[in-house]
Amino acid sequence: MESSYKLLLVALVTFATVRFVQAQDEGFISLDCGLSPTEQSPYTESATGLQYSSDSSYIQTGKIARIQRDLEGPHLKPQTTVRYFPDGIRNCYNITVKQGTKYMIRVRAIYGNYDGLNTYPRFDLYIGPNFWITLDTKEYVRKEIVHIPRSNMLDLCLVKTDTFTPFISAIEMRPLPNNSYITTSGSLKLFSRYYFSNSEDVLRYSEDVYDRMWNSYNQTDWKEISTSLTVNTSDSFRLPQNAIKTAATSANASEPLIDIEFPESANDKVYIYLHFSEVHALKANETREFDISLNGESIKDSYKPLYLQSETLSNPSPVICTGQKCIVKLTRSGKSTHPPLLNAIEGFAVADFLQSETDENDGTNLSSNGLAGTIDAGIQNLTHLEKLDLSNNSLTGVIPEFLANMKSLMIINLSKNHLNDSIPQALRDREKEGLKLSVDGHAIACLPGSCVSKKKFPVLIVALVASVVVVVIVMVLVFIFVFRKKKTSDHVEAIPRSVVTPGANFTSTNTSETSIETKKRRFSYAEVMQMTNNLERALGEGGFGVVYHGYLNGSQQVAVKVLSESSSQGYKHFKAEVELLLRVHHINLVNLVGYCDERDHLALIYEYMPSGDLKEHLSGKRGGSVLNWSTRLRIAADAALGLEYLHIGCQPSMVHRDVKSTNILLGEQFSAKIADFGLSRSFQLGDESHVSTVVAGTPGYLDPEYYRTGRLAEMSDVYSFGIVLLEIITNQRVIDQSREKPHITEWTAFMLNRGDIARIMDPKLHGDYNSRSVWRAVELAMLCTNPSSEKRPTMSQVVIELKECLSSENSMKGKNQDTESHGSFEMSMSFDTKAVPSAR
Ligand SMILES: *[C@@H]1O[C@H](CO)[C@@H](O)[C@H](O)[C@H]1NC(C)=O
Ligand SMILES: *[C@@H]1O[C@H](CO)[C@@H](O)[C@H](O)[C@H]1NC(C)=O
Ligand SMILES: *[C@@H]1O[C@H](CO)[C@@H](O)[C@H](O)[C@H]1NC(C)=O
Ligand SMILES: *[C@@H]1O[C@H](CO)[C@@H](O)[C@H](O)[C@H]1NC(C)=O
Ligand SMILES: *[C@@H]1O[C@H](CO)[C@@H](O)[C@H](O)[C@H]1NC(C)=O
Ligand SMILES: *[C@@H]1O[C@H](CO)[C@@H](O)[C@H](O)[C@H]1NC(C)=O
Ligand SMILES: *[C@@H]1O[C@H](CO)[C@@H](O)[C@H](O)[C@H]1NC(C)=O
Ligand SMILES: *[C@@H]1O[C@H](CO)[C@@H](O)[C@H](O)[C@H]1NC(C)=O
Ligand SMILES: *[C@@H]1O[C@H](CO)[C@@H](O)[C@H](O)[C@H]1NC(C)=O
Ligand SMILES: *[C@@H]1O[C@H](CO)[C@@H](O)[C@H](O)[C@H]1NC(C)=O
Ligand SMILES: *[C@H]1O[C@H](CO)[C@@H](O)[C@H](O)[C@H]1NC(C)=O
Repeated sequence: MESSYKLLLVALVTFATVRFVQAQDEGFISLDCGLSPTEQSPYTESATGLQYSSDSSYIQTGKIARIQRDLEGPHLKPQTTVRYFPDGIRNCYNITVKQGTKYMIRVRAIYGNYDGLNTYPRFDLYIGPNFWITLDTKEYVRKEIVHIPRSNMLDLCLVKTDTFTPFISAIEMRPLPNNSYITTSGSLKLFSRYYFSNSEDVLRYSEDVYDRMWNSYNQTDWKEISTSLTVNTSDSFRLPQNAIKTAATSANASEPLIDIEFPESANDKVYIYLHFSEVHALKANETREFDISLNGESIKDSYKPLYLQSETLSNPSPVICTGQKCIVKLTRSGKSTHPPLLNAIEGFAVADFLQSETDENDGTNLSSNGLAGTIDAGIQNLTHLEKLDLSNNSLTGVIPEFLANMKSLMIINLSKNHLNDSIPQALRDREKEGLKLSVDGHAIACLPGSCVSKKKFPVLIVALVASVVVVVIVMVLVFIFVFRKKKTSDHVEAIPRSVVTPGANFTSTNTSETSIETKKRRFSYAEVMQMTNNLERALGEGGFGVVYHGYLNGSQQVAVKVLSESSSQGYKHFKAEVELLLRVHHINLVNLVGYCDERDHLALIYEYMPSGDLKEHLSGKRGGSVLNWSTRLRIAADAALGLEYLHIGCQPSMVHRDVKSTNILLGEQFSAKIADFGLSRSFQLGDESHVSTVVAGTPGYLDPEYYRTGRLAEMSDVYSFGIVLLEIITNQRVIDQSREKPHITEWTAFMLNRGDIARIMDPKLHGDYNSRSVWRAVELAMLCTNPSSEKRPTMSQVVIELKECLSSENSMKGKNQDTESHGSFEMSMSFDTKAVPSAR
């Protein structure tokens, strides 16, 4: 009976120390994910002597955290911090590589209960549009692939597939020579790498010049043989000496066979690399000769390992392992005096990357092909298409909506065509899920007008066209500011007012964007001090810092937010975010005019809003006349327009996260602008205390669904906006423990179910409103604050509804208002007091 030695190679990981060496190999990319860029980056990792740096300049998204201290035990840097991605489906690192060079790409994920949830997340990794692997994390996961990038940029993407939050600890990229690890197709995913020895060392750089990580393996029924002499390893695989100097052989020299079994999933195409070197000096009458096969297919017959010379054998074409096993057999040949030996082994599965970059003829790359006419509907039959490059043709017509239904499609390039660049809403939605869409001019932040589908949002087009005009108006005003000598901002508010006034006429000029772009926006701290006269007059304290009054160029009034020191953690991120925010212009958003980013001093310079915030006006704290009902509706419509713009007019879109009445600022004619947008993203980095402030939002305004899902999306802003709308209508406090129903939504529903609208209205209005428009507004507010986000309207729908309210209110002006009041307009819905969130 044939007996055999089986080595069941399981994923075995040990944490052994490796020798310290100083040299840094050329072309290595070593990223310590989640390392704050301001803190010791780069640093020299002690085990390898390699330089690791923060990942912050390779990715703009994600947040950083540290693994639990007591779990740090065996994990040294770069494995003690993580970057995690609570927002978005797909988050990508953008890494500059050498095109055409073969790389070993290794990622590590060490959970370390960084989020306190004690649950190992599961998510997918992609290389560009191509699926690499599902990362089913445990305490320690390491994944590796040998891949040749086809361009100078490599996108490494973490993709959310479930409710788990993707995270990553380290990314390592090591160039390999072209003639190592050859595959006839695709890239190679590592599943096993062992050297056979009694030692317990993990071998790494610099013992391994390519920084492969080798674990040792031994088993009782084989014995280790070794040499103390140096093995010639100067072939392309360059095995570490300590991996090749020892070998496994049968403990019983009469045994004919070594069997090695890899557990591997069925239908994987597999390459096995076997590394050999004879370590014994055989006498003239001695031989060691054996046949090598993989799952019955011969790799080499009558093989004799070379003495002190390493040699690597592998199956020339991939083998599919049936029965979930790959079995390597080394069978002693008849004339051999010695049993087979094996020094080291590696196993890879082929990752077939189907995108066009590996196959230029698969019809997806139709770039520069002289195509004319409209985009052919036949494309939608290519259901597995992942990348569609139709750039640099003469295509005309509209961007077809069917592209959004092609679920595999991750990259679309339609730039340099004559297409109508209005983008269907369905495609915009896909963009939020990670689709990369390039259309001329579209990739620029907040291009008004590019985001609209006519069919779905007829009113929206008007709104966005209006904002184009408005941007122009703002630019004209900036000029006026620049050339004015006297400080005043009174007139600023008057012109844009027309945006939400129905029937207003707009005028525009041909002023180009470049003039505003070239304006100086970055200021030194000294300039900030001069601007604010040494922080003389504080206007108030907002999120992340104190706001001071100042003058820009001695004339333009500005509000300068000096960020508290703890905010400066995410320095690089801050800068990137601010650069983005500087490009956001909308008449209903408080304009960011500049910033200061000296390391210890971060400041944001905003347009000054002379009339304070909505809350002050409602509460009467500011004095003056009571805001009348139609003014309140206008303010609501303005604020809604600003939010709508953040949600769908900006690229990438933004969620405000802290919509509340104190964040709605008013101008002289009560035009409203949203303040503090875009910041919550920057400031979640690094500083835990801010994470909690931001996540907590403002009590009473925060979407209750957030507690269940942990996700803040556009619909969370809609909820908060609904609360503001209720404040505008009722002038009640959002949370008032002295009321029978403390939370404003509960209170409103409670009062409404008694059927009396007059009792919920702000008494300061003295009944001076049209009850039809009031009902519509109340109904809208209740829809916005629906506990279930799917039932809430989008901001675009909110805008439309508020404008209709406003025009109905205005058209009723002058008529007898009282004929309508008190219930002649039937309320069509009932409000469930139990469904609304309880007060916090
Ligand atoms: C990736 O980074 C390079 C340089 O850092 C930049 O030029 C390029 O635009 C980036 N690509 C993407 C898709 O962000
Ligand atoms: C590997 O191949 C690429 C492209 O074919 C080439 O640019 C590069 O020089 C080669 N590298 C080596 C080490 O041969
Ligand atoms: C290998 O085998 C030897 C002897 O049986 C044992 O002492 C040693 O711990 C083993 N090493 C590993 C890594 O299992
Ligand atoms: C080492 O091996 C390479 C082939 O892999 C060979 O070209 C070279 O001559 C060898 N060096 C020595 C010192 O034997
Ligand atoms: C060694 O293997 C041979 C052949 O399988 C067997 O007859 C013999 O008993 C084995 N010796 C020992 C010590 O196990
Ligand atoms: C090889 O030859 C030596 C003498 O040179 C002898 O002692 C030994 O037994 C031989 N080995 C074999 C396997 O025949
Ligand atoms: C666009 O196509 C034309 C010819 O059709 C070619 O000359 C030009 O280089 C292409 N441009 C780009 C950026 O590919
Ligand atoms: C898509 O494929 C179906 C059959 O596979 C074919 O009948 C149809 O004409 C194709 N559509 C287009 C637009 O080519
Ligand atoms: C889209 O195609 C154009 C022209 O071929 C090219 O310049 C641009 O870089 C491409 N954009 C992306 C994101 O691939
Ligand atoms: C682009 O398409 C939109 C919607 O179909 C249409 O309203 C607009 O007139 C088109 N623009 C041009 C320049 O054809
Ligand atoms: C596809 O695009 C690449 C650049 O991305 C270009 O080099 C290649 O020639 C294009 N192929 C065809 C068939 O036009």
